[in-house]
Amino acid sequence: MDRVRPNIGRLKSDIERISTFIDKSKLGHTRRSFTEEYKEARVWLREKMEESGLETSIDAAANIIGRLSGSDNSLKPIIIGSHTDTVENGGMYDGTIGVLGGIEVVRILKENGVNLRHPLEIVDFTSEEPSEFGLSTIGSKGMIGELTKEMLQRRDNCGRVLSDAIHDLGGNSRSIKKLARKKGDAVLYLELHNELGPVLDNKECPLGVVTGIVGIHRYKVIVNGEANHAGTTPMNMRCDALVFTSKLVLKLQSLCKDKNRDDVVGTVGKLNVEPNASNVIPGKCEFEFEVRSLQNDIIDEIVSQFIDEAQALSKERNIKVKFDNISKSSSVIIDEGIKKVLKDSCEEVAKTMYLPSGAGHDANHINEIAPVGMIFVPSKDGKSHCPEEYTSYEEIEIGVHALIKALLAFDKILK
Ligand code: HGY
Ligand code: MN
Ligand code: MN
Repeated sequence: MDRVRPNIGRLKSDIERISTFIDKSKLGHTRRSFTEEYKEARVWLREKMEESGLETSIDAAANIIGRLSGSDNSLKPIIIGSHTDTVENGGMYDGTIGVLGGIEVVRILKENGVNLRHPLEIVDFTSEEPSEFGLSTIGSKGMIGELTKEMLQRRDNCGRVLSDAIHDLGGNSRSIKKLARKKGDAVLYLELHNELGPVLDNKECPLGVVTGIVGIHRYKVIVNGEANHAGTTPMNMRCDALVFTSKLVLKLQSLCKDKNRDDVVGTVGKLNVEPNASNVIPGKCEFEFEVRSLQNDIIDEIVSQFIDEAQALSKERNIKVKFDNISKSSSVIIDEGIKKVLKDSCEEVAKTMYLPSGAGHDANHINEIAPVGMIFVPSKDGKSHCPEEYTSYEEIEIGVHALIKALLAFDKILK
């Protein structure tokens, strides 16, 4: 009998409980960062951590940290983390299984009298998904001191400033730089996540060890044309911002497709049209696009080609186009040694394969201060960032079990 099997009934009731802290006026699971339901979920989560024997605190970037002492105080911590915010109309597992799975790991260790050598920190990172401030992975960027003054001054649509929103969650943006963790302040970062893509489900493989995590560059684009009457303006006399924007959307698609590689993707997922009226030629469009790849130079290449071609096209058409970078995260290639320990640990529990992550994670940033490793469990039919997102409790149990095994293995070997 394996002593360190998770108690899936208990974890299920935690997952179901946190799923009640959502915006009920929206479809699916909507717990946007910095909202009332997010704050309520965090209060509940912190209590859960305390109940499980963790000493909790909130750091400068408003990350919730639950700490368990190790037997050797001279050692730096192992961190297990993920996030509890969701995209709008999202799913119920993205992020939450990593945080709640981490708390279950602590309960299992305690119940079985297992003392780790290293301190262990379970972290709920602030706002991993793109927030209303246009920025994602706010907590992990903050933990390593990468939230710039300019970022902290960004405003949401209601005019709220990000630094105030961080304060409201119990953080302190003025101390972020000073309290930033440095390289070597943790020995390892581990994250359990649902794959958010189709590979494990297609291959009927219950566990995945991540080989690399994509980098993501995001930009905001403002296209200024000329609003005018939709009936009286001849087709050859228009400066239609939406028609121009449509060409850019297709251009981005073809630049990414032309690479003919399965690890490059580009998306326009957000678009506003002004004045957005059926009988007015669109005068202005604002959209956001992102490009992702495991190779940072490919992202740079596509983005600069896209910007150059858009600028050239705008001159031909008497339309103004302006690009502003929102964020850039670098891709991560997981260390061979970390992958091997993860694979061996996972294989003790269930069939395991290697695969890359097409989603970005807090690990992209924590990689600056510690080696990172990720374990994936399947996402049914590859669905995520939508209400249909699903991972069975049996699959989550396997994932948490593998996470405990990996933690114990790393605790033994890491200095
Ligand atoms: O957008 C993403 O990759 C994510 O799910 N954070
Ligand atoms: Mn997500
Ligand atoms: Mn996630």
